[in-house]
Amino acid sequence: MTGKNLALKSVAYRQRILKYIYGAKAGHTGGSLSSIDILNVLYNAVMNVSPENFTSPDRDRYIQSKGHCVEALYVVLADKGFFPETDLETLCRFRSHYIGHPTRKVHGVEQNTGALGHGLSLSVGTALAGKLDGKSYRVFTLLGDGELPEGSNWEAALTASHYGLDNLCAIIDYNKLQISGTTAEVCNTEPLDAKFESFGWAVKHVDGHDLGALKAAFDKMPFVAGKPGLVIAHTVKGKGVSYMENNLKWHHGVPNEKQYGEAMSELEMAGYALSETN
Ligand SMILES: Cc1ncc(C[n+]2csc(CCOP(=O)(O)OP(=O)(O)O)c2C)c(N)n1
Repeated sequence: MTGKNLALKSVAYRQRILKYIYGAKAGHTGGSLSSIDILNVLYNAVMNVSPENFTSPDRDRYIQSKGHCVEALYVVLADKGFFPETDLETLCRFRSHYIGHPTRKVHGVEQNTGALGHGLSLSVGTALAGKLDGKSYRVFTLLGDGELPEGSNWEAALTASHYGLDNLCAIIDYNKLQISGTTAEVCNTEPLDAKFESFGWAVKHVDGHDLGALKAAFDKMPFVAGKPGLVIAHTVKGKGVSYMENNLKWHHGVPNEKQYGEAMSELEMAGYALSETN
């Protein structure tokens, strides 16, 4: 897929995230918008996973540790054909299995997540299993910077380097905000790169909205043979909708009718501007 088509997908995904959150009157808006470029690149330019090979033991795995941002995952899985996009009209409705956190009842979801701090451990186990079975699949996991204080992450980080899991890539959606304040105010985990390096990881900093830079980073996996890889993806919470950007209110804020209209027009203009470029 060309860079322009990939960029247009990001705009369309942002529109769909807002559409379904607006319809459900619930969802995690800011963190879905900050992470969608990462999911776009992984699913459309990096990972070997599709509805056709989802039961194959050789598929690449994606585990979304910051499960609250499930809307980003749902719109990508729908686009990949795991389920009809119209299913998302039932998001967060009574009896729908499209609930507000990833569940394996939804085709394409690898692991139930949403209680923060579990995705990295699950990913370490999956990567270790791949090594023991002599498989060449890779495991990608998306973490929030605000979930890193959970102690289980650091046990998992230690275990990943102990077993030399260079088939594992963790990505931190480094938007510097969490639910009730900045990540630094709530529980400071800086310096992230030095901490992970001291745990035996190979670390890269990337602009988390630069699709080309994200792909180039993932294509270099393993960054160092025998070491798990970490991408610190510098992102903006609420990215793509100016009044939501870097604004804590939109962690799980739902736009009203006027705000929804403004956001959709802004994204439409962004898509139009992109389609006019070469
Ligand atoms: C174990 C656990 N504790 C608390 C929460 C409530 N919670 C939901 S989102 C969130 C903040 C997460 O921040 P971050 O990981 O930075 O996500 P982002 O800002 O990217 O949305 C918290 C504390 C939870 N889901 N799980």
